[in-house]
Amino acid sequence: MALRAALRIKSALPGLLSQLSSSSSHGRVCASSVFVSQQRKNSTTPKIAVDFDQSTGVAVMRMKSPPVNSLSLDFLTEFCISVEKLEMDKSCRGLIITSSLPNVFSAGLDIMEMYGKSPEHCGEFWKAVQEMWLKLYNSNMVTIAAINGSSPAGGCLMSITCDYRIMVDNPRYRIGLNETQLGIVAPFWFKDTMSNTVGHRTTEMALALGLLYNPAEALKVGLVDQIVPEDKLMTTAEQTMAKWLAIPDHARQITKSMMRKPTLDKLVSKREADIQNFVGFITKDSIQKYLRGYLEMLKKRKA
Ligand code: CO8
Repeated sequence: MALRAALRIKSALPGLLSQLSSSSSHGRVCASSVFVSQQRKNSTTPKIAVDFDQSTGVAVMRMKSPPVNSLSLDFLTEFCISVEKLEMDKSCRGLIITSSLPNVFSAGLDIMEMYGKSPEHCGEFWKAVQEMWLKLYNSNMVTIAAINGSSPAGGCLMSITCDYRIMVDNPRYRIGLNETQLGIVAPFWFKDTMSNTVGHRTTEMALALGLLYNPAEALKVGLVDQIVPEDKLMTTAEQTMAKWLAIPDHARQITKSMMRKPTLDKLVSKREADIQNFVGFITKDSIQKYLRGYLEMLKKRKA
């Protein structure tokens, strides 16, 4: 299974890396989807657009996978390669993650990747979810989630994995780990990340009830750090980033590592067991039934 995952990433790499290889310091345009100027390095893959401003050291990543930026295997592969690429570029010190879709930041894991799929596929998918979390939670960059829409489950995980969260103050938007509402259980590292953000008691209630918070409620429990009007989102993210980048990198990075290492180590040491646990759980008939019911509910709600 690990080999299949490695092969998948390997086979995707040449194409993606050539699209992402916007680091030509001579300013040569090497692909139609890549624009390079002296100050900016833009790269686009089908589901992710990155605009890196070298004058500030800050990259803005826009998720652009309609209809809801669900975290599919393809999305996660592109996401991880994009983050890795920025991480390797020492001139990139900060990353702002946002959505280019209206009203949705990310709908979380793509349920279609977990429904009616083989155990091998589920394992490969879960490994990619772990990889996204490991890359972001362990990032040396300052990471800010600019949450411009609903962000349930895996979308919330992506947000709380960042260093700071700013959410658009629209009462229709929701954020939270709502897994129990689908009849599934947030894994320990989802729970740990939430607990590290809002504390044990709030996490216990939120996870047990699958709570989805509106922006004002999310701010109150500390799930987001700031709420702003839609038109102030990106300027607020940039100003916040400047504040974080004013701290010497080494001091901030060592502090971040000190705070997060025990949580990271826990998954790293149990990674394979966590994959087996997920596969065993998600492929159960009873869980598949819950997922089918949930998908039907989503469709009915739309009708
Ligand atoms: N995966 C796949 N498809 C989805 C998802 C999703 N997560 N969310 C929505 N869609 C689909 C809908 O079915 C719909 O499809 P279609 O057009 O074919 O009918 C389409 O996307 C558009 O959806 P909506 O009409 O609902 O879009 P809205 O803009 O009205 O609402 C929302 C956007 C608020 C994001 C809404 O779609 C929603 O609430 N989606 C469900 C979100 C959710 O519950 N996600 C949970 C995923 S599970 C997860 O992330 C963690 C799992 C951990 C597993 C642990 C197991 C051990």
